[in-house]
Amino acid sequence: MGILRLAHVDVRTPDLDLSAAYYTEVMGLQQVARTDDCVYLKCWDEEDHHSLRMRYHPRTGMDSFTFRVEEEDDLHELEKKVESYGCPTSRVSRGAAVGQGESIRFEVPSGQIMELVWDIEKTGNLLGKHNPAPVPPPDLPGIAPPRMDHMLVNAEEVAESAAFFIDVLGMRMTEQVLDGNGHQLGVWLAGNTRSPHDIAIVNGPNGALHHWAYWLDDWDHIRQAADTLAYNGVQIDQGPTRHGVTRGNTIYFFDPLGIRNEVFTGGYWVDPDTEILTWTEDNFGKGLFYYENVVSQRFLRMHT
Ligand code: M3P
Ligand code: FE
Repeated sequence: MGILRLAHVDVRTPDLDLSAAYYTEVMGLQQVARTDDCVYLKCWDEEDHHSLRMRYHPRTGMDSFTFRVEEEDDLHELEKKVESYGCPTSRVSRGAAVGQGESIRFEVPSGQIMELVWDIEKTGNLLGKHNPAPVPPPDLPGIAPPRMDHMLVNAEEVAESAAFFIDVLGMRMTEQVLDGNGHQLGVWLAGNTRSPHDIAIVNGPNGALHHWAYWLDDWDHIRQAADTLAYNGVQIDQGPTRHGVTRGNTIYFFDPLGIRNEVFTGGYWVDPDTEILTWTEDNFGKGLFYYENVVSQRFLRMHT
């Protein structure tokens, strides 16, 4: 019950053609729809209409991020909870957004616009439903991840923002980073039990997007992704490497407009009553990048 997973991220780009070319040819997503000012994209194993919407706007940024809830009733229960916490909500009616029905929108304490939806148009993955091949066509261009995995937003007050996601939206904390005074610098939150995070919140400016991540099935695919990125001249931020936090294997890199992307694999299963993992600030270098043991200023300071 409650939050199921990340459904889509909606961003702005001043160059829709360039962004669309990068996300289709280098990232290897499927373009599913295009209007005058928007491009909709998805990964090959995603059933939903899209997982990324890019809208033309002179300034790069994030419009909103959307989580899917497990049951239709969850939508209205969470709407009440968000309202009684003190965040005004609005309903986006069926037909107002491409690929989904009614949704609830509100501003989270750290200033990003979040949306909850249950009713999503299921257009199916690339494999089909009759005697499907277990793999996509071998000639897909680019990295071609099977699905979007998680995202990370910044917050000036991490603890306040984390409390909202936990107490109001019902997500569970799996890992946290504490400073010397015991204040949260970062939290990792899950809505499911099969991975350590669907969203993470790390100290930084309110309203900012740090990155979203695509899932890859194993470390060898991370290596291949690094080859694809280097071949295409994409600016790599960090990696290929491993996180201490989540234990995930990762590469961070920038899309042509400077939005940070990640490819990620690994993690672990986590029951609702599994004890949370705590990192102390003096070990955060290893938490962030286990092999390098660095807290890169570019990594912490650059966001969208
Ligand atoms: C991840 C992850 C920061 C940590 C990021 C970690 C921004 O992206 O997937 O675990 O400090
Ligand atoms: Fe990440």
